Amino acid sequence: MLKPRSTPTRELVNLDGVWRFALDSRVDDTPWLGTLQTPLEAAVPASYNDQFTDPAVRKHVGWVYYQRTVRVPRGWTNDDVLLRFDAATHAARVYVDDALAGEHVGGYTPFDVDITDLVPAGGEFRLTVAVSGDLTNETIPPGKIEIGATGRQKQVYFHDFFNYAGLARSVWLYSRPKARIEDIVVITGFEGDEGTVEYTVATSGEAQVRVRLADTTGALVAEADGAQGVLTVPNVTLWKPGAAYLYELTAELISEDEVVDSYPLAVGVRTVETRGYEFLINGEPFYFTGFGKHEDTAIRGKGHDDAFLVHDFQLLDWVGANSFRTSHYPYAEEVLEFADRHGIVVIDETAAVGLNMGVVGGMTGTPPFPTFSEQYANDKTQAAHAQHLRELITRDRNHPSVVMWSIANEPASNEEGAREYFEPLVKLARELDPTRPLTYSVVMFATFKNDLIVDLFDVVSINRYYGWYIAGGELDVAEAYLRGDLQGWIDRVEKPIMMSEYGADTEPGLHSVWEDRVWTEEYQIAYLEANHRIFDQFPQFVGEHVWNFADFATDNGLHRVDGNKKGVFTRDRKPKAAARALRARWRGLDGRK
Ligand code: BDP
Repeated sequence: MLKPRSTPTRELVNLDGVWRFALDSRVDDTPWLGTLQTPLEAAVPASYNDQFTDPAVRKHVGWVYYQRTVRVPRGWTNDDVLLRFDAATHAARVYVDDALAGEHVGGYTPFDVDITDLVPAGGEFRLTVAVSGDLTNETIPPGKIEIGATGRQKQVYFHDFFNYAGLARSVWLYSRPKARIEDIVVITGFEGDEGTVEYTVATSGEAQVRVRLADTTGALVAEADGAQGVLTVPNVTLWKPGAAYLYELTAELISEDEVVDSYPLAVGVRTVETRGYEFLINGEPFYFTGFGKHEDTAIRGKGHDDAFLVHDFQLLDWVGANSFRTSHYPYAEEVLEFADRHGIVVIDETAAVGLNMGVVGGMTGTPPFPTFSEQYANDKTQAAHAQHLRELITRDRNHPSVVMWSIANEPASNEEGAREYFEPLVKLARELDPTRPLTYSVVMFATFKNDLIVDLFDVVSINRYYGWYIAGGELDVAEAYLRGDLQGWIDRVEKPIMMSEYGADTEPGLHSVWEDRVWTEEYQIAYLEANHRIFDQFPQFVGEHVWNFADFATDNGLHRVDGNKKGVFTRDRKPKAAARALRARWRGLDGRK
């Protein structure tokens, strides 16, 4: 599914703005017909929760409705007309006037609704989008709706960030020719100074395909005819971390000597592989420095915002980060495009977070019932996970910045059933993309002794909080634990190992002369330094992603003071003292240890 773009054969209209908005408090399933009678309006793109002062909106369980009128441009008579939702979290039903035109489940991947037969070019229609933020054990991520003593419904979930909902990314109306390019897949490589771009163009209808590749000056470097082939690029400029270079591939569909469809794709020529304990980009060892991030800002919730996008990447550069993980869900496509253009490396993660009943058991890690069971992660959960993986990989597989897929965050990989659950998903991911390494973030309860799935993956990514949840305030003990843990994994599998999460909650402005005082800015620095001392002892270690880039919103809870405070930056992106300490280390490392 190609991202809507303005090309010589395609047009698009952005539908962002302020939409009519209402909660659906009714119990039946029928759509809300006609014009919404509501005093509320909501901004798109943005999660709806924090836009209003009413707590009933923030905590709403069930459907909400967004509505606006839309006019189809007059000139689109011969084309197909589609709506594109970049994300509707977590499920959507789309109505054109009173007719249900399409549905989608999954809150972080885009979907199209074909409305060609419902509205003529030049016509106006009432667009109503019902969006549900509900999570059950059969959604990704999973959750549970409980009914409390007063009869009120409550959304419970097993991940540590606020369950924001709504239209958090852009909405588009776009046209596309009837005979068209459906999809493009590129796989790049190089030998000496000659690059290769292996391409496949999927089309609808019989027509000829032509592809051209231009460099950044617009000069043609290669061209070919046919829906599949290999372009060779003499004197290739590789896409490198910190030194992005993008060629532009233009695919054209030609019928009777006329270009009937045209679509551009940015292509970075680079390779990724793992060898022994090494993670290689373009055949060279790569050491990850950076963070697990979140899409999270005040008021907008998970709403995409270009100013925050630019500023976050500025801060990544300032602090010396060469990479980040899209914890714990696929981010807006604009983020990956920006990373492509600026040479930032991305670990692209699914929304499979909370597949772990052990977390309910708190520090004991004892699940109240098995995670992989009829009751929780069952066949339907796995099918939703597979569908989500398909949508993520088909959306993101052409981004040079994406170097690895993370299939889940902290699943119960130590519990019986984990292997049966994950083996088919790993197989599917490798079919969808045979070129990128696979990983998952390993929860602290899953150790080198009891984890059941690590051999299925290429990189060992561990989330460890020695010095916080374990041995909090005792960094000498934390160091000893971490050293043993790393050595254990290294002895178990010959695969690159990295820390995908380590961090300490820190209240900005809280200081102490004693470095062992948890929550202080001094402790955050001491905690990171203790971890780094151990990392630096292992040549097999390939990266450090601090948890988290910035403070972020979480559900209400006694162990969270206005959200998770493990950010190196505050929620409004002010540096805590640790930011400068990290900057000194990472700028010195320069992408290598
Ligand atoms: C890890 C989770 C992450 C949390 C973090 C924490 O992967 O989402 O925010 O712990 O507790 O277990 O800060």
